[in-house]
Amino acid sequence: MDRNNVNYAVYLVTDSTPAILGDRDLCEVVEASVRGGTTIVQLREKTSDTGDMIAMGKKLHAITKKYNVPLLINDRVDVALAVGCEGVHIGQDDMELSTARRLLGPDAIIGVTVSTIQEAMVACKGGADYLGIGTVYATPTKTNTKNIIGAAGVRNILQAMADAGYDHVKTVCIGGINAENLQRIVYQSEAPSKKLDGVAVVSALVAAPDPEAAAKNLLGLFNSQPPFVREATSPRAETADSILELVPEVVLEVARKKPLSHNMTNLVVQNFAANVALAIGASPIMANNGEEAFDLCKLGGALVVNMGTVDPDGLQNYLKALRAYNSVGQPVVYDPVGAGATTLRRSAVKTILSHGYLDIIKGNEGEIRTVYGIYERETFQQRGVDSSAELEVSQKAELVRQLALREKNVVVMTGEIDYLSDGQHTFRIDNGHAYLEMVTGTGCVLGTTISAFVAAYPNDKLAATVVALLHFEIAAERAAERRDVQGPGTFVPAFLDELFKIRRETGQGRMGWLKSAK
Ligand code: 3NM
Ligand code: MG
Repeated sequence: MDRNNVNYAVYLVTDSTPAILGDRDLCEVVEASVRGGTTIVQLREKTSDTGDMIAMGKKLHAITKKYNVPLLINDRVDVALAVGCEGVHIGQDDMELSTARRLLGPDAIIGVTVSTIQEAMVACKGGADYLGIGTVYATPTKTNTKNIIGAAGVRNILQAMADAGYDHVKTVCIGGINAENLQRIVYQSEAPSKKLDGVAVVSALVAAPDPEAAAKNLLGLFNSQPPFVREATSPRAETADSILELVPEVVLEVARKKPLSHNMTNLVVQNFAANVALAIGASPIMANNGEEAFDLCKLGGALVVNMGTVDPDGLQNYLKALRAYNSVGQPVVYDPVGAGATTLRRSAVKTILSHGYLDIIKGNEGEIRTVYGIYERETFQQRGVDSSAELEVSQKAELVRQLALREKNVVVMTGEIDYLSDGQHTFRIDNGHAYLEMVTGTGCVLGTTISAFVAAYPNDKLAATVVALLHFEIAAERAAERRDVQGPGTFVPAFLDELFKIRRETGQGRMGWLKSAK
């Protein structure tokens, strides 16, 4: 077997503890999984005697050879030699890579576990064939893991490898990966010039009721795009001018499609959000029970997860709905209300970010900063910014861009000036009015507005978001300027009117409202 030509796509790590294997036979489970499409197998036994491990290794090797799939042994170079299999996988506390290479020879496949950029650089320099990057997410399968790094941590390591010229070193990630999150993790961990060669799993195969079907499914998922990645039907609008040209089309798509805006939101804003959705031509539903999302996600709409009131039940409902919308690729707008205010909210942000793909994240400066800094080792403050001070204009734009780049989505930061970015293109919108800050829930209903626009125009979520913001902010300006509006109270009904009037004027080909776009 050529060690330079190994398929790492679905990498099975064995575990024979009863909690995972149950009362099944490991050889049968491995064979079924290889039949289904597993491309590489690692025998991992933490407690067996050496003789038993060698015996198991030989049995597994007879199986893997039949399918032309490599077998590696975890930690134990001596066992690999005795079995005569294709290589080893070594952890940070195991034998030195150079020693393993010397003992096993130039043809052996040697992989190394890494959780930091520094460990990755050492392993690449030392001649590892591949890196096992993790721990991606906390997993009951291995509880003594050192670092939980998320998809963002994997991406940082891939980027560092590419930057240092180690593109040729293969990579898999490990830790809590299953059929549900595989595509999102692979997608979000992809650096501009390096992506994962595979995913390593224990329980997703060994504990699967049907390991053959499970392997087939994982392989299919690894080799295809997640549903939330939309192929653009025409070139994406990338400049402010080209987005402005799209404004009438996008505004009218909302009215034409009347997309469902499924709001999981707080009690304070439900009525306001529903009225805003109706004014722009969308069809609102306020449904906080996650079970309903499995039906609602099929209606072509978008989900708003507004963390305005968060409790354990609420969080579980968000996760269910997120799973439902992600599974069909319908957009999700996440509004991390009060993200940094309490420990509970910080922890909810982390849970939500790690459980699904959020097409749009919308928040004020504090909220966006909290979301950005949620993985402790990566706070924006560390770049020389005092955590209490307001960010400079250029820092705001950069924060939004970096978060969008990390999450591979669109990020909106609201304020006197709104910033938004998809990581490649960053825009600021200067429209709006101070009354918006004097009325409760205007930020939340902006989330609702964005959801309708991305649902109606899903192939270009950046353009859809820009248009949503313009429609919203210019309606606020027009309302505030009206003679009958004297303050926040009279502002609200006028704002609803202007949202509606902008849509109607656009339908009549009257685009005068857009002249005030800043
Ligand atoms: N190594 P599951 S995590 C074997 O982080 C192993 O290095 C890890 O199990 C690491 O796929 C892990 O069931 C267990 O989550 C992964
Ligand atoms: Mg080890």
